Amino acid sequence: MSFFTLRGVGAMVVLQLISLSQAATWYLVDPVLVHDQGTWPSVWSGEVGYLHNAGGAVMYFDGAVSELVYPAALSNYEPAFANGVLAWRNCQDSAPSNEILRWNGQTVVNISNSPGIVDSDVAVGSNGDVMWSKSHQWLMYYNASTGATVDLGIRGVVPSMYVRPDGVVTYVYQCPDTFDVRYFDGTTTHTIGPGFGQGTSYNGRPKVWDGAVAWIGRGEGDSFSAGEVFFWRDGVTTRVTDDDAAGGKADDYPSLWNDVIVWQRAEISAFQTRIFLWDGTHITQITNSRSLFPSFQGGWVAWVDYAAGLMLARVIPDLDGDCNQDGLVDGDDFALIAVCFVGPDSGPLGDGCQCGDLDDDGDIDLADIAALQTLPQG
Ligand SMILES: [Ca+2]
Ligand SMILES: [Ca+2]
Ligand SMILES: [Ca+2]
Ligand SMILES: [Ca+2]
Repeated sequence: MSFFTLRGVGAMVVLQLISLSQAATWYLVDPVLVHDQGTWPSVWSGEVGYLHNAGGAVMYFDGAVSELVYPAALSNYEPAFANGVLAWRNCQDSAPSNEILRWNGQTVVNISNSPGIVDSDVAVGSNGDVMWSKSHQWLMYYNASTGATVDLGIRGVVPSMYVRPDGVVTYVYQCPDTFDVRYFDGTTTHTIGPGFGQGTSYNGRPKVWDGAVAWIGRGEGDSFSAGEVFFWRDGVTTRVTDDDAAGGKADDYPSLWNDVIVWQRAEISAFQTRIFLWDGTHITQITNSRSLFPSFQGGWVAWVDYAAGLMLARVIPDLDGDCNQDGLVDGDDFALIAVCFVGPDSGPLGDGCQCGDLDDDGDIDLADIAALQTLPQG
């Protein structure tokens, strides 16, 4: 609960903002083009690791400009970026000698060092540690503070990591034998549920963030279209999408942050994919043209617009009274609205003041202030 006061408008109003979740649609704020040929983004706090094109050079976008991290020699895949550290799979020759390379902002180091052995499925933690899968079967772990790489002895593919504020590492992965999604919470391994996939294709793509797991499971439909989004927290599974009645629509590439999932969905047809968001209550379609490979973290989404290239934007809930578009209704918005205060029926409103006219009657007066008072904080 927070309190603040409005002065200088002939009255002092005490606002009490109550923390409630407000059902809302979501929207993208100020999308920017990162690179017209960029693909496979991995976003962290408005910065992006990505490829120049499929298999191409590894790039890093710092929020303003892009720099080359590693050339297309021979080819690169699966960039994963977190907190200034970028890791990816590098194919060094025609033999299956994939290696995992790691960039700390300055130098590139081979952290798998296993010629002739396939290493793939890269994940990076906020502490700079890296996980991946060896031979599409075994989970590997690189510890950034010791520089050591160990085989965890766990059968797993497509891992994802979340490092708790106390430093405890948690992760999820898909079992290559049963296709189950498994979550290690730092102490215990939980079998969450079946992930999508068949044969040697592991398409569960589980993601973990702060005790929650999102992944692709199976609905009805063929092996291309049966993907469905699932969410798990505290032992409770939520099926987010259900296209059984339509015979399946492909849902894929989930990202999870703060119990919000962003993913790619074949909404119109197999090729006409869009980016969607689920906030625990509602599903919002957040792009309107062909879009692929979303990555979501820290309130930012990076994705590939098929026509334009690699895009980056903030994504926020559409809340009444959120005048500064930061996804919260709080004192900062109140300060903006206070500047716009004109009193009853004494418009017109100044530039940028429209958002404060909460009762939509052309002015900003105490009725609007009262309306703001009833809004939950986003
Ligand atoms: Ca290798
Ligand atoms: Ca589906
Ligand atoms: Ca705000
Ligand atoms: Ca008004």
